[in-house]
Amino acid sequence: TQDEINSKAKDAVMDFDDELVEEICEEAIDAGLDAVSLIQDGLTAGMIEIGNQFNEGKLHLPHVIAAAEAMSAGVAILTPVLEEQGGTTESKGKVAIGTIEGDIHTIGKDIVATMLKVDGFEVIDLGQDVAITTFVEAVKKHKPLIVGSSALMTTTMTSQAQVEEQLKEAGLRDSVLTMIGGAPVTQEWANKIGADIYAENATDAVAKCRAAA
Ligand code: HCB
Repeated sequence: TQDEINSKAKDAVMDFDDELVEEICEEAIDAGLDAVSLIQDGLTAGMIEIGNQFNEGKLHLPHVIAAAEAMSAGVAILTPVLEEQGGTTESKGKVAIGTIEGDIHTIGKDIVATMLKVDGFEVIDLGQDVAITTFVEAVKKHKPLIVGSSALMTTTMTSQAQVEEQLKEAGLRDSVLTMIGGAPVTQEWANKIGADIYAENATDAVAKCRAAA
């Protein structure tokens, strides 16, 4: 069942077992199970647990890297399936998205980007460690409906406020909706800095971008 496979995937990420993660993802595809649930409730659940154990000092950075690699191996197998499910509908609009300055955490941003693509958005992926000015330039150049930033650290989420400020200074703030996300980011933070959309996870991001389109 979905729950069983999600739980196996979670364990395999926590065991840093790339090959087993790949096998489990293939098994899930063959069984016609939900790839989105497998990413969010399986692979991501494992990654979060690894983060907690790292925080508690039970694991070290190489463990986090190994788990991230296992997670990415699974996402790589599931992405084509998601893309197939998406089909080729008319574009719902453009979303420019990147991981904020000083931050190289890309897994969550990549999942959001993939799921938005699958849902019919045209995604402009700005990458990782993206300068605030690059977000502003992307809005100028691509005129997206939404500009999204991802921040995984309390030290980098503050830069999301800079995106708001610099868009205002460039006279572009009213031309675009801003979206923020990442583990330490909350609705309260979005309210505080004046971001239009806070998304807790990729499903939430898709639902909120859809509602805005
Ligand atoms: Co990293 N790291 N890390 N890390 N890392 C965190 C984030 C800590 C919380 C771990 C901890 O201490 N408990 C911590 C940050 C502490 C803080 O807040 N200050 C931390 C640290 C400190 C660091 C380094 C500084 C470690 C060091 O070098 N000493 C370093 C950072 C370097 C830098 O960025 N300049 C570092 C490095 C790494 C890697 C490279 C080993 C690896 C990243 C690999 C990669 O991304 N390619 C990594 C990882 C994997 C993590 C944890 C364990 C998991 C992050 C993750 O991928 N989660 C993380 C612990 C945690 O988050 N609890 C830990 C899974 C994804 C699917 O979830 O939350 O990213 P997500 O995304 C969701 C959601 O937030 C939302 O949708 C996504 C999908 O559902 N979303 C958006 C995300 N972005 C969005 C944008 C939008 O617009 C909308 C929605």
